Amino acid sequence: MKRDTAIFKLIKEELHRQTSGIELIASENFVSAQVMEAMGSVMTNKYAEGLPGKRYYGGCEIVDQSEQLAIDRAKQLYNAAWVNVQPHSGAQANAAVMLACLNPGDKILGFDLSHGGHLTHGSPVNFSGKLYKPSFYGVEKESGLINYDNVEKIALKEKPKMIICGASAYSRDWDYVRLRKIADKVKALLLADISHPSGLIARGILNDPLPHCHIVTTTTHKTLRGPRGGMIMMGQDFPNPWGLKTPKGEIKMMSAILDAAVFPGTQGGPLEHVIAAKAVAYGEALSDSFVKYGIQVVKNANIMANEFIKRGYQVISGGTDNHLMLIDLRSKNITGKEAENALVKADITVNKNMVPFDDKSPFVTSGIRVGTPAITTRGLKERDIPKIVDLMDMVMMNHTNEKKLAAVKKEVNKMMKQYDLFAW
Ligand code: DSN
Repeated sequence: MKRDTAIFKLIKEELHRQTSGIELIASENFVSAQVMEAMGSVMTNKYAEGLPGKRYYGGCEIVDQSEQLAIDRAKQLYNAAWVNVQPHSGAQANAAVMLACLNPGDKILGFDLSHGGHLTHGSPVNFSGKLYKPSFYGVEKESGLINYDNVEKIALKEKPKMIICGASAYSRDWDYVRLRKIADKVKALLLADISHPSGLIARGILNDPLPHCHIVTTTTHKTLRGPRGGMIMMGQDFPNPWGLKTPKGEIKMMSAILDAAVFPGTQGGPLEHVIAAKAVAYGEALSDSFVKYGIQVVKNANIMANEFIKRGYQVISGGTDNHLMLIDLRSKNITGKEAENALVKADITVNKNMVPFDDKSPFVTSGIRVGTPAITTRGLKERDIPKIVDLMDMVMMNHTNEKKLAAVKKEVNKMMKQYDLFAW
């Protein structure tokens, strides 16, 4: 068969883009060669609807073993009693959980998207806001922090059936103990979506939601550094609170209800090639070197936040506990969109982001979100961070000066030449 030169040319160009630039999108990372190898394997050819040992297709003996390995490693990594590794993404994982736990029209309470939350936590443009009745909590204007007394007040007023914690752009750790108390007070299920800090939580660098939240969802490709995908977990299984029974008359456990919500509830055949790659990534995340990696991610983010503050930037909440920070650019007279565009011209990738109480649209925004998982994978350390912030400052303060942008790009490319994409 003729080689598809059009696509492979583009893949080569993308490899060059990733290798020569500074990647600061907080939700991105660089997977290992063996994660990619598993993803690009013959496992993609296999249909395996169902679960290991209980499939609707023949010939699943081998993918059964690979999916079981993924399940076992994920359980060990997160100290989970139950996991489902089939969700194609974090959004799919959340859709399955909501299908399992809610009826259309039920109330949910999530973290406001414009304060750093996620679309699938009740946004009106997403299934979660269309099928269910959302209300939101946010951060305080002054501190940039979540006020849990305020969360409790809203929960008591709204009486949601589900409370969702977790974010895409919140730089502080979460108080899962307090949230569980609030959830218990209003008899809500508590869902933690840990997609962003997942890898840091897995290795004990941040608070662990699994002992406190009823259900936990995650993506596998952010700080966890696995293939693009999702997963659902529980620290402990429990009988479903609605008294639903099996055909034998026994109360169904939540694990069974969640499994059924993934397939056949919201998905068809699992992506067994991605599940094999998830197994590889879980194995890598169980290594000692991954703990060192996670610690370095947080160190780099901390130094970066301080370097921005030193240069007069407003970092929301004044710093970070995790892998990211949100920067309000209003005091610097540049929009998020302008900053993103200028930085991309200099081969520095970030995303524009709404900041709390933003007065601009999501297409313009007043801020940028910056994260350190990807540059840390490439081997950048404390000493490199002030230089990166200098380059970013130079770009943002001269964003219409094409000559300056070209000069920074040259420096960025020279700097990144020292770091292999697959070095680790
Ligand atoms: N789009 C992801 C992020 O960038 O955070 C969240 O789904």
